[in-house]
Amino acid sequence: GAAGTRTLGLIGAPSDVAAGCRGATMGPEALRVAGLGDVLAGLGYSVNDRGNLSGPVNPGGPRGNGYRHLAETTEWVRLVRDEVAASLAAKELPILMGGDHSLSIGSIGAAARHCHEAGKPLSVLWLDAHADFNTAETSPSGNIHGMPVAVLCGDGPEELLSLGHARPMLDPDHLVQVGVRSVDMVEKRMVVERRLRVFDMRTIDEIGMRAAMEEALEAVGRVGGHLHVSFDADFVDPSAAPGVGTPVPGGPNYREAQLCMEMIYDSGLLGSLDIVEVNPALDWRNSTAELAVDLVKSLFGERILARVL
Ligand code: 4U7
Ligand code: MN
Ligand code: MN
Ligand code: MN
Repeated sequence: GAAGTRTLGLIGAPSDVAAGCRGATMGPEALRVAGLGDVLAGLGYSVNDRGNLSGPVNPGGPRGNGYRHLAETTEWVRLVRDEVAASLAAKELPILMGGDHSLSIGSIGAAARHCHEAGKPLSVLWLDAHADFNTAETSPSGNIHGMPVAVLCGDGPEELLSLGHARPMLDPDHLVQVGVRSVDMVEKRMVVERRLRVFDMRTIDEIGMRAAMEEALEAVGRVGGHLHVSFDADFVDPSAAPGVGTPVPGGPNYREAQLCMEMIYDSGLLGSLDIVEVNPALDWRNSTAELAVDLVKSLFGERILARVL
């Protein structure tokens, strides 16, 4: 396949400090147990498991207004940013194994700096049931894993914004969201005001996953350069991905999620990846990590049948 001798860098970030419930700390190990490294090696890639980062423990502070666990989240995001930067500098394709979705501020922040220095554009495909576009003012929970898209687009606490190479770290025009079906009341207004490009579930119901992904990939392909895919496990319908902290019914089924990954592989654009929000404490016999590994297989070129020519 197109694997060539590309090296994939696996980075474990066992943090749940920005999530609403505990357990995503076990995500990286669940993905390893489900065979992530072996599956990628089996596709012909060279795999460099960089191990797990070590950051602050979850203090278990109260839910509420503002930002819950901002200091701890900032430290984790910094650790992820620096390790993803090291992986990119080593010419690897980094795969962040979360951990909660706030960590994508670090992985995408690193990709943004890398692209800036290489003089190429960055685009992001955000696969998620949620828009993750809250701020302290709009968030009903204070949980920072519901805020990474806003931070990347320049709206958030100084502590997180200052981890980027520029403001915003990401041009909102270079972001496409797919699978969205839960947006909070005020967040909704922000998504519309900032003109985020969202293929929500209503759109996917109407035009189908194939057409939605064709349009989404056309948009990121037009940007060119480096594509970062941020995969939140709650993108998939909870019947296929039960092990997540914030499940929302009405998501893509197993085959629709597979098609989505197969089409991203075919685009040839993938430059870095997050696999986040897998929560083994809420799972059934590691099925969600196993689903994620199945999807990653397709994302890296596995086909049902060999391609002739
Ligand atoms: B995830 C939520 F209120 N929007 O902000 C919030 F519904 O990274 C959920 O997508 C955020 O899993 C979910 O707390 C964050 C809530
Ligand atoms: Mn998310
Ligand atoms: Mn989500
Ligand atoms: Mn542009």
